Amino acid sequence: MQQLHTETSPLGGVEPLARPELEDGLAEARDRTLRLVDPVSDQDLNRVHDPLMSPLAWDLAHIAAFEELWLCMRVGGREPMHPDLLSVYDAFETPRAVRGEVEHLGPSEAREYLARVRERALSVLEEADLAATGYVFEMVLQHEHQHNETMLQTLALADPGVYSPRRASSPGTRNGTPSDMVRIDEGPFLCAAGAGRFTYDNERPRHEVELPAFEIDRVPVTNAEFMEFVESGGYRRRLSWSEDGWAWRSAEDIERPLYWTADGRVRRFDRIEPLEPDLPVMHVSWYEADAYARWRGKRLPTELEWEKAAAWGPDADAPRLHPWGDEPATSDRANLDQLAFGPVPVGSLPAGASAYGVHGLLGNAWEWTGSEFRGYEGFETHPYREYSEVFFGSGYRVLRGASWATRPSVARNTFRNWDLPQRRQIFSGFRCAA
Ligand code: AVJ
Ligand code: FE
Repeated sequence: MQQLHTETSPLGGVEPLARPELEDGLAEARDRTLRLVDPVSDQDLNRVHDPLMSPLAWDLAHIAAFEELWLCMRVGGREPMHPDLLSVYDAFETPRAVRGEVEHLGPSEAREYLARVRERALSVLEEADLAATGYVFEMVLQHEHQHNETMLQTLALADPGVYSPRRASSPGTRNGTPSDMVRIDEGPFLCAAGAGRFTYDNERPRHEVELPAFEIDRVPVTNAEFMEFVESGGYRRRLSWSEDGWAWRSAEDIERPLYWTADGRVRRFDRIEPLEPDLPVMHVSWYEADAYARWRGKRLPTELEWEKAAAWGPDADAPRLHPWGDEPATSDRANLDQLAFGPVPVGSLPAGASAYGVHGLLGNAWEWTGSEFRGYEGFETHPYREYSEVFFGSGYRVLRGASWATRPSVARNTFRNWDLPQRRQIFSGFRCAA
């Protein structure tokens, strides 16, 4: 088994978490994963609820296989327990479209696989040289956190009755925060991730860019604002759409965001609810976001405009990890105990505004940007080539931010998410720039 060589890694300079923090993190992530699927029947864990998504039992065993590959084999140098399963659960070798057909472990076998891998991973952690391999443990942690969000997307797509989360009663109010635009003067901006905590290779290297002046919406586009587009006939007005967007809209006969009903309500998991005017519009494709922006005489921000608006301040000389500073998020709105299972109104968390006064950038809804997913200048793949490099330059659009379903470890200003422009299952909305 070839082990990782980290001496020459472009990740040099990442401060590893200490052993007890990694142990607690792994335990917390697992508790959360298991509690997420606990109320779901075995039949529904094996089912393909939407052709875009894996069966949930596949996600479970994939989380185990990823941990086995990276921690037990690559860090620990151990032999695999199930060599035959590694390719079934390799996301690249077995893409989502075929996951319903390949032979995969059932829910109880998947839980057992998770537990057996974890036992060995913890013994690897006992012996590991964390200065050299600590970041691999953090990558495995983030991977499990990210799959929790993917699984929530699957559960949101599933028929009502498959999953019935409890909800918090009061999501807050927008506090009078206006839907104006914030001007950001031209100037240099230090973007992307440097040393510090674990980040993916696609977030590096840190580099300076000169951005021309731009304006960006203070808050994301709301349901009420998007409804104006719908009611003005936006879905029938060819002029508002890009060529590809119009072709998609016409072929799929799209008339409103995913989960909106014809009578102006919205489905969230098991419930059909009134459309809350101040919630961010969600579950629109990149094409719909782009059409809306054109209709308003605006455009989508580039990902680096988004990052500057989120991360920097007029007087700051260093980027911030989060819009509110360097402290990690304390909120986790998909928290299974506090149960605010959805977004909050735009502007309702003023303490989270960025130095430029832009609100709601992390932790409510992902935001589509105008940028295509590519490597930054100087990109070096490490250590997991199939995570992002294989998606560069093939039409994927970048989403920034994080949603209510994103675990805090993943919610940071430099994080880059991506999907195809027609996709709507992500918990994402957008804001405009000009
Ligand atoms: C970053 C969300 C696009 O789900 O395809 C999980 C995350 N990669 N396992 C994806 C990921 C491998 C990835 N996204
Ligand atoms: Fe994965």
